[in-house]
Amino acid sequence: MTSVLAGVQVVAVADVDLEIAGSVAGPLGASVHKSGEALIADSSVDAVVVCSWGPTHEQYVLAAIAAGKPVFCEKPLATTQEACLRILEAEVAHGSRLVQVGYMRRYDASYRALKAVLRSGELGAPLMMHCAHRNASVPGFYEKEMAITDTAVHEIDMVRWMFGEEITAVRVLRPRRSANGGDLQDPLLLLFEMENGALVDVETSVNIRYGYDIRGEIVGENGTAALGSLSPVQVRVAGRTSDPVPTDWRERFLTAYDVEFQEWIDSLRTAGRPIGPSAWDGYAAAVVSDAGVAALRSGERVPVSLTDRPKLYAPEVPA
Ligand code: ISE
Repeated sequence: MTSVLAGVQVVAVADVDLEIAGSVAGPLGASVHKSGEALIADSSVDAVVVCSWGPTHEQYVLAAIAAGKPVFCEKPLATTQEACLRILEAEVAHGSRLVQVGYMRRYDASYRALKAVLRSGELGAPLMMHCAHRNASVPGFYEKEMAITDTAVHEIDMVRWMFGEEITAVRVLRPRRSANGGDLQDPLLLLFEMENGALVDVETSVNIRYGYDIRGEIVGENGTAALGSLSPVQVRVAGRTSDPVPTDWRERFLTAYDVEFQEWIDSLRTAGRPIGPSAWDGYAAAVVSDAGVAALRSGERVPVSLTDRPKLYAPEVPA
């Protein structure tokens, strides 16, 4: 952050492993705190980034809101919708936005270009979107629900942002299981119903070996638009054409992470508040992913029911 981004400096670091915190803080001349709460209370800290594991998010985000400090929280905002609601209530009581959630697909150049085409109106009304979210492999602690709560949750946020409307119901189909996934139910096929009747399908394949591959195609009344190829080079050799495929999300979304942080920093400096994905977006994603988990378990269509949207989170005005 200190060396890549402008207008920001890392001044303090906390981690459950103090040695790791020290190794990050040392070269930056930053201080080390024993707890997230101590870091948030540090008067030299103007804004906080929470990238600890999910179950700790609620406590740090609430502490930052209580201190009146802007807080960037990696997804998920919290691990249950009840915890997300507590965050919404605290922020609404504070009276202005402090929270931004790390849904970084919104900062990826390809997704932004796709949204610009959609907004231009040349496709006509969007009727469907086909998405694929493929990981080469996943770590040993990855459980079957994570295909929804950790993986497809990116599409859940992206499609709400892309279409500018909420998801109203979810279904999950289980195709034949891949032998690469061990006991995991992999792949999955999710189907989202959107407010205006459009349908979105999302394939999650998290052990597909060949690489990290993210796809998206919108089908409109008059045409289609898809995320383009990201390859800077195409090789033709020995009778075959090939493009490199990224190995994981760090490689695929490297630039999006930087754009996301830079825009967060710039919004805090210029508008005094975050303008990216809000606590409402974090809450909505949690409710949809809970509906997805219920649909996976029951095999049924599960409606999504959101609480009333507080005025603080007025819907985005279309550009
Ligand atoms: C991981 O947490 C991510 O955020 C990645 O983008 C996603 O592809 C992966 O499946 C998740 O586990």
